[in-house]
Amino acid sequence: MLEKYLDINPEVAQALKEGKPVVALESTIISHGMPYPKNVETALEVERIVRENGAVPATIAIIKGKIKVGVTREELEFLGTGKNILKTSRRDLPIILAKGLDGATTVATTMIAAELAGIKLFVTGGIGGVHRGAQETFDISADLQELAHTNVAVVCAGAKSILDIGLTLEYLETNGVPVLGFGTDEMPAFYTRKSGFGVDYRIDSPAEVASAAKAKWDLGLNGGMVIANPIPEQYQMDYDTITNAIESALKEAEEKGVKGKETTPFLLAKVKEITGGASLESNIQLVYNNARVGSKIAVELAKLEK
Ligand code: PSU
Ligand code: MN
Repeated sequence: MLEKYLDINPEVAQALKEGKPVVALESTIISHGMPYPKNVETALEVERIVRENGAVPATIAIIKGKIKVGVTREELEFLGTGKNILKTSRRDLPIILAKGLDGATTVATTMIAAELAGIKLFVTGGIGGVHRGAQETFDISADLQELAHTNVAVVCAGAKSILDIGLTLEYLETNGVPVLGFGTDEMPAFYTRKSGFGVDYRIDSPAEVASAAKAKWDLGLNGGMVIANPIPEQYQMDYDTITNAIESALKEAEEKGVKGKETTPFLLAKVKEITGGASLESNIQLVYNNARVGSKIAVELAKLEK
């Protein structure tokens, strides 16, 4: 029945069958998070890094109404340049499939697809979260609900301070989602290593992350895990520069009345514009770093499944 909706590429399917490590990758970052051609270059380099670290990459997207787990080179190019590629979160998925449209998957939808395919580990840049001012707007990313229910561990560089990081952590706690600091006691804030908020636990090795994930799922504690991996020191941005850029972006979003699913892409694009190329370069480097760490965790998870 699932074959009607899900198309797993042969290399990924074979790896999953043999219990080899596979890393899921999202596509909203390609279609809505970075400009062309950097988006496609980055996506290809991430796939290369995953392979170099002993895992098989599976970039996930929706192509003509079918969920592709492991897109081709041509499909990556299409996702990076196409005009009508819809940002697809959980609520959008069934309609985009039924209408036969093209979609870029958010963290939430990539988790759904990964779980359907049997992939346990997913690498991204930053997760969605509770937006600043959510007390008024109710804007809380569906990524957080997905983390509450879907059994996929997500490696990210924390959450951008376009979000309310404190409320995001509270929401995750309420939903029983562990937040692990990879080699850090502090929740990273995407462009910077520090946010001023602690993590639940610090973990220093990929094997230890894998053991924690296995324990969670062995006990039937459904839901994901956040592995917050700080941007490497040499690529982090100046705290004041990025804070000012985010403040201006938030102000402009409010003035223009930007709402709903447009909010995150609008803020990301504005921050990029205000900081020139600087934020984009940091963004690329933190994703590479997440791909390195995530692949190592996938390798350890595969060992435990044997
Ligand atoms: N945060 C980033 N970069 C991104 C996103 C979030 O730093 O590209 C994307 C991810 O795909 C995430 C989505 O799942 O935005 C969240 O959107 P929303 O807030 O509308 O749920
Ligand atoms: Mn939202």
